[in-house]
Amino acid sequence: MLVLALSLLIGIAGHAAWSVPPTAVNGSPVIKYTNPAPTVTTAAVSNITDTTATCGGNVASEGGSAVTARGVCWSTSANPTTADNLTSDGTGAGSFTSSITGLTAGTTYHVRAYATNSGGTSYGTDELFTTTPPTLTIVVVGNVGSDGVDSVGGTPIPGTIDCPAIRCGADFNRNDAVTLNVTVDAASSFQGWGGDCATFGTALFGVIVMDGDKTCICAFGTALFGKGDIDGDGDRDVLDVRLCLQVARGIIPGTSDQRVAADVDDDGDVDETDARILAEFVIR
Ligand SMILES: [Ca+2]
Ligand SMILES: [Ca+2]
Repeated sequence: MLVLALSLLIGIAGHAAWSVPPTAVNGSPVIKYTNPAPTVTTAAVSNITDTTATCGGNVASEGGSAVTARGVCWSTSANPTTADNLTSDGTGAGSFTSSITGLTAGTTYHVRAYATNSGGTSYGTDELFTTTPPTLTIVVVGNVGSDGVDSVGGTPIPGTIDCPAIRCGADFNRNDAVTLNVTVDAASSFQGWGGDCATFGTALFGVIVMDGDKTCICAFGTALFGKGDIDGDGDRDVLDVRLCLQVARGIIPGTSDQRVAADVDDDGDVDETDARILAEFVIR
């Protein structure tokens, strides 16, 4: 009767597996229940960027009990498990999509789908993918390129940055240190860096470490706006630079004409940026 009842259970449950082995303990039959783990496959990896990718999987069978967790797990080592990085993408049977984030540029990863029921965790095949290399993009704005001299150059490892155009870029190895330097034509002034190079300020060069995609903005302006002859003697020289700095620092107030002449970047005030632009002009 017991065996008959168990057979009926099998018929109802459909996927539970019971067995009655031909052994006995203390004269009673031993009934063993096994709960098959789910069956899951790993989907193809797509939409790979420097820090993200899309994967997923398909739970073809929940096994002996309901699938309570599924997703993908990944690592830089083969056969990642749920003890590594993982996503959680619902429950039950069927296909699912997983968004992988927090990756490192230019790095090869292993990923595989997982599905968990009360009987254990199953994995799909181990798939390999490599994130895109870190890209440095230079965006030049302002008074650029009219004379073909204003440009941004950089360390050529392995890409070459040479950017007289409005926008240029190159791929690098992860953690390459790229030295960027600005060339300014006599007709222009350098206004400074922005984006991921903002910490360079108004320096004519700086070093950026390529630990991910970077975008640096490099702004040029028109040199001097016809200004800079602060003492009105018909030229722009170190005496004008000194006057500009004195006005900028409030050491002397300057006449209204001098203040107009000292605002060499024409932004409405006299500060040390004006003095620097004028100094760069005079040095050239
Ligand atoms: Ca002068
Ligand atoms: Ca100014």
